[in-house]
Amino acid sequence: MESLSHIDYRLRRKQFYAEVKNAVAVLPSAEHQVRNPDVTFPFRQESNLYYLTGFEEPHCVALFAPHSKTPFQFFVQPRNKTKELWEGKIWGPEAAKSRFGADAAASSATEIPFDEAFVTAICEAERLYYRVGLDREWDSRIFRLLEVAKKRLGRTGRSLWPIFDPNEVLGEQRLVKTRAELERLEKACEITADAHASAMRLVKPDMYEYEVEALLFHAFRIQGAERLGYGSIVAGGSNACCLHYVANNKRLNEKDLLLIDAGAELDYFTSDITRVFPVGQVFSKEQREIYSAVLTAQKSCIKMARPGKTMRDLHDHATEVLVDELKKLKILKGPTPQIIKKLEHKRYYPHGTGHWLGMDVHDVGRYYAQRLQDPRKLAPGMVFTIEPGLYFGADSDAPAKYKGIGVRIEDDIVITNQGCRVLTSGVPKEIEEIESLRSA
Ligand SMILES: [Mn+2]
Repeated sequence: MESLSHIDYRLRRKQFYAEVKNAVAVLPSAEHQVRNPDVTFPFRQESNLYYLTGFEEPHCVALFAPHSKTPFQFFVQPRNKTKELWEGKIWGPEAAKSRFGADAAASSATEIPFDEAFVTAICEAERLYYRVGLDREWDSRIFRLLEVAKKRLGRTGRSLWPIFDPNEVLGEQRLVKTRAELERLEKACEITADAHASAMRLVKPDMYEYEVEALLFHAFRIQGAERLGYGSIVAGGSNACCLHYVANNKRLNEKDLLLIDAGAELDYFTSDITRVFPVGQVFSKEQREIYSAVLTAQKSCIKMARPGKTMRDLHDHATEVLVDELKKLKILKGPTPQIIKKLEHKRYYPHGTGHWLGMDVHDVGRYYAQRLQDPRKLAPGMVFTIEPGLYFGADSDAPAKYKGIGVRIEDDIVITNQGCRVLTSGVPKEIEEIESLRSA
């Protein structure tokens, strides 16, 4: 695989410091999650810590104090020959400085160096950035250290340090992608689109959903993706009406549609694509009607996406188009505004039209400006999905001929100066293209 341009973690930290100012930020690493005795789930670093350091080990914590002489103190696992024999290279405190740019580093094997550094740093700071509620042990450690720091300062009359979620800063920073970040996202999108296109060519009636899941995973991995961005959804027929269907264990019926929602993660950036195609060679009349309705809404939203619009504009627009289409099919009746006001469409379109996309599939960054009522304006560099859908579950009140049909079409979009660019156009979505691939 061609090499991607270098991500400059130092620049990211510099930008972070400029926002954090006279505060302290604590970012603990992800830890191994036990799967069953002696086996852990594959490790993935916590996104914010990886974003600022590029460091991929557990049992470490970064302490940022931009106002101090050592803005980035890193507490990492000590080198250990025996452990490295079994589990691979451990970088250790020396490399944390020389290779990962820490201003100071120490072993995380004992709690004292971090505890002391934290208390010293927070005594000089006004605020703390730390994500409360994810890890009880970390929470109680931080709360205890705040008490220690308060006592150390003596009777100042001041309150305890206010605590902010680091995403207040990093969410905004990560939302607008740099050129190097976009390159990674584009590559993840390319790999994912390619895998979806393979599935579209290779699926055969009577295959099991898990066979298609394996086919996708294979296509992701041989193209260099490290892992999935989220659990793949491979849903034949009415399984598509369960929005987060991940069982993937049913046999595919020639008469059904197949919905695939899957994305590859490359260097901590993920793609998120959904496509729907017939298990047989062609769409039935009803499948075609529903598919066309969703495709019309999806393409219309993409046309609308440009700087100055909001995610809410796109969702409102998708909803209107879908309601109009449902009226044409006589599935809904009455004036469109009234149907929407009464939320009648929610029976068939229960979810939103998109989400931010980046290191996390549902990426960080606010969807609103100050108050929840003020949706924020889209700006160049923001990346998100556009994914309208229609679902007619077996027990829905839809006309019988539509029951069991679930369709969602999802592409990944980046806002540009003029409008937007679709990053996932490598996989077909027009009915004619799909049918010709299916019958080739
Ligand atoms: Mn999505």
